[in-house]
Amino acid sequence: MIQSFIITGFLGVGKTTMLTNTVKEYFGDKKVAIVVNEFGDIGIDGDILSNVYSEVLEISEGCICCQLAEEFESGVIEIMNKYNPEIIFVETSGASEPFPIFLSLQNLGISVEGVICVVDSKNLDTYKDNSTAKYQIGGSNILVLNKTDLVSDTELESVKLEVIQIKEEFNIKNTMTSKPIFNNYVVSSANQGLVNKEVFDGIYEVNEIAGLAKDYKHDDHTSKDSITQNVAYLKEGITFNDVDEVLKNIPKSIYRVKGVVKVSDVDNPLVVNYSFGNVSFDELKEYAQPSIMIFIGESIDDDVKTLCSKFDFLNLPQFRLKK
Ligand SMILES: Nc1nc2c(ncn2[C@@H]2O[C@H](COP(=O)(O)OP(=O)(O)OP(=O)(O)O)[C@@H](O)[C@H]2O)c(=O)[nH]1
Ligand SMILES: [Mg+2]
Repeated sequence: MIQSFIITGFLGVGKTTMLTNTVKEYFGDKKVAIVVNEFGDIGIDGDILSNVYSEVLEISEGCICCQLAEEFESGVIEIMNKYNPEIIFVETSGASEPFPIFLSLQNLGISVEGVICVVDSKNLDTYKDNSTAKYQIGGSNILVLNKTDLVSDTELESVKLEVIQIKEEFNIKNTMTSKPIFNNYVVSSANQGLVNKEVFDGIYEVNEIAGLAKDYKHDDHTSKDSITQNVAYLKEGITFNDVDEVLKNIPKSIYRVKGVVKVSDVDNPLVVNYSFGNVSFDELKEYAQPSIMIFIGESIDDDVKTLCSKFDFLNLPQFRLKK
């Protein structure tokens, strides 16, 4: 039976980082396939992950937990037929709930070994009131407190208590029996997504999932979520400093920026990552598309326009571009 893990967690908490670091470290000897679904129309994670793994399927333009169950399932079937993987990792978008994906994988006869929710230990307080974030914790059985390098031991301890509290309150239950779906869960910590190997050891029995599958009613949250994204294209010939200046001027409403940019003073294309004020850059070997930056946050349209008028090398598309 093919095994799988679902990696969920709010925007920018470190899901892709976990896939590029931990998974490579522990599952390097297995045939691994990755399915990634990003928030919004245009994906970056597929490009990042393709530089590390040979078999990456990117599903964008929508949310796999709401509108894309069919596309997700046919994509997974395709990847199984083509590649015959031993293990599949699914990175959900930061705005989706893991449970419908769990059900889809089970429908396909794939064993779900664990649902991992990555938590940003530094910024949980900023995003914990978002309802999807709560259900991501409630619908997971492996809770990983990531970015431990950014908090003290005392802060980490209080984040852990907070996460346990949310887990208990939003723990996903069988609608008929009211019993929790997961018999057990673990809380672990990580730096750069690197968790202990034991976390992947699948100790988590699941209760009566078939009964629930019939009754599980999933709210389409994408229509009511206030999180949106804007994509800007960058002119050619800019320098690293230009990009850095933009990142120093991100308003509070935008809490996530990701992109791939080509700058004249660095040889390789750069992956740009900004989450809750923290910035990182990584070089990418291959990227054949134009330089873009994706801004994600709440009610950000005006702020993105202001940013684009301040930096004239940032251009908003005049119409919605599709991949
Ligand atoms: N300081 C620190 N930064 C981290 C850690 N893990 C990830 N990051 C940074 O957090 C940012 C977001 O990481 P990603 O792995 O792209 O997060 P994600 O959850 O996949 O983001 P989305 O797919 O956009 O929701 C990047 O800048 C990472 O370098 C960590 O343990 N410590
Ligand atoms: Mg990601």
